[in-house]
This record gives sequence, structure tokens and C-alpha cells, in this order.
Amino acid sequence: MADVSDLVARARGGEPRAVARLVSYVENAPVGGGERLREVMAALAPHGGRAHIVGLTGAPGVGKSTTTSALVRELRSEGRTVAVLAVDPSSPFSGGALLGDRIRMTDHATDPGVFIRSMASRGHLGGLAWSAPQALRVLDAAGFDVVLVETVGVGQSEVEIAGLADTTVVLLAPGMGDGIQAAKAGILEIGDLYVVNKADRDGATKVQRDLRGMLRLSDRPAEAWTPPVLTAVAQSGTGLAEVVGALDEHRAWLESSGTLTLRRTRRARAEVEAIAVETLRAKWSTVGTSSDLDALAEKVVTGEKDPYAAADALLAE
Ligand SMILES: Nc1nc2c(ncn2[C@@H]2O[C@H](COP(=O)(O)OP(=O)(O)OP(=O)(O)O)[C@@H](O)[C@H]2O)c(=O)[nH]1
Ligand SMILES: [Mg+2]
Repeated sequence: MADVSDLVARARGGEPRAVARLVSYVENAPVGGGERLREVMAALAPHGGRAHIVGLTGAPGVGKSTTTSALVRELRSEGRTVAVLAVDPSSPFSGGALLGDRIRMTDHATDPGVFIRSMASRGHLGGLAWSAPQALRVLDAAGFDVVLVETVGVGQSEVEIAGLADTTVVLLAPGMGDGIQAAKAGILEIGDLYVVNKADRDGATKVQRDLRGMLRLSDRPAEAWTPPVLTAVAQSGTGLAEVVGALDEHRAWLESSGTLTLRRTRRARAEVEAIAVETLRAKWSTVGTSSDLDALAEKVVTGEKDPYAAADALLAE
């Protein structure tokens, strides 16, 4: 394991191959993290907390990847370094989307100030909850100024991404079901910033107006932050400077209000919980032990044990 500290040092120096290796450790780690990932996380721990972690979500096809790419371009023009983590929430709806992302992201392929990585949560028991936060730790400790996490908004994934980010950007576009869909998907509660993309199309200002109205009526937690609703044309980069401006304002508000620490603590709590629960689950599926969940379940069925006694046996290990 002598190579871990060297690898961490090189990742912190911004060497893309070292960063990629560390993210792979996260992706391929066994349940419970494994010895190597544990060592990596221990080495990274003192170096985190600097990056602005920005989540970007929205319905399929609203322009998340185009916006991500345009955001990267905008941030780079200001000299800031950017990492992008495109998370595939293993939804049947997002099949093939990441391939398209990769192609579009070749715009930035030769820029050493940009690191792009796709990550599938497929197969991981804890899904996003387990692997994405640790990948973000790697990218944060590697020293990127901004880390963008892109995920398609289907099912629970947009709520999960809001839990991962310091700032959550929700993308909408005209002609995509708009208002009612927005309310149904629960996006009114999670956005720190809303961007109506495809403003070159009819209806963008109506979506903007409707959304502002719905946000006023929604029961968001009483915070001193009113989420701005901006418009953009990601394809041409129009409005992206304003988006970056709003991101910076939100980050400044997070810090001055103490919300940043609050959110990060909540995030760390979920992460620790996910690791612990996964570790327990792995233990519980070990055949032949006194905490073999399957064996205990059979005893509950036959009446040999009641469910509480079985749970006690499970936890006694
Ligand atoms: N007219 C117009 N089209 C856009 C704009 N931004 C993106 N598009 C187009 O919308 C389509 C979807 O864009 P993507 O960036 O792939 O959208 P996405 O949200 O990442 O899609 P998924 O990853 O499949 O959920 C593409 O054909 C883009 O070229 C825009 O500002 N105006
Ligand atoms: Mg996409």
C-alpha cells in the first residue's frame, strides 16, 4: 500500500491520471470500502472542504450536458478549475445518455484544468448514497475550484443530488410539461437556483414567470435565500455568466449564513450512515453466523422466534 500516499500526493497536485485512479478505487471498492479505499479516504480527509460542489439536475433532455459544458467553458474563462462527475442513476430512461455526454465533453479533453468522469451507481447497494459522496471527496481534495455533479432527474435522483451538493441547480426548458411536472417532481423544494434553458425557444419567459409564482407559493424551508430563476441558451453560452454569478452569490450566502456547515454536516451524516448500514447488511448476509438474516427470517416464519427477538439477535453481533 506504499503507493497510496504517493497517489494521493499526485492527485492533489492535479495529475489527472492519479485523480482518475482514486475515483476508480471508490467505484470498484468492495462493501465496507476495503483496505485501500479506507487508506485513501484517511489520506484525503484533511484536504477537503474547499471546492464548491454544484449539483445540476433536470428532466431528460432539458440540456443538462450542454449546460454543464457551457458552465465549464465559462468557469475556465475566469481561470477556475472544474471537475465534472456525471452520475447515472441506473435508470432505464437514461440509457445511453452518458455516452452522449462523453462525446460532448471532448470539447474540454485537452484542458488540464478540467476533469470529467462518468459514474454509474448501478450494482451498488447504497447507490448514489454510497459512492458519489466519496468520489466528490476525491475531486474536492484534488483541489478543483468547482465540482459539478450532473444527474438526470428521474425518480428520487434529483432529491439525492440535492443532498450531495452545496448548491443545487434545477434546469427546466419550455415545452417539457413545465409547471405541473415541476410541482410533481418535487423540484420546488430542492433548487437553490433555477435555470430555464432553451430560452431561444418560445415559452421560456412564461416558464420563468410560472416558476417564480410556484416558488412563492411553495412551502420551502424558511431561509433567507430566495432562489433566482434565470434564463439561458446553453447551446450558445448566453446567460451562463449570470448563472456563474448566481452560483457565487449562493456560495457566499451559504458561508455567511452558516448554511454551508449545516449542509455539509447533514451530508457527512448520511455518508457515515450509508457506510455503516452497508457494512451491517454485508454482515447480515453471511451464511452460518448468528446474524444470518435469512436463517433468522426462517425462524420467524416457523414461529421459533418473534421478529423482535430476531432483530435483537441480528444486532447482538
Ligand atoms: N434550442 C436549444 N436546444 C438546446 C439548448 N441546450 C441544449 N439543447 C439541445 O437539447 C438536446 C438535449 O441536450 P442535452 O444537453 O443532451 O440534455 P440533457 O439534459 O443532458 O439530456 P439527458 O442527459 O439525456 O437527460 C440536445 O439536442 C441539445 O443540442 C438550447 O439552449 N437551445
Ligand atoms: Mg445529459
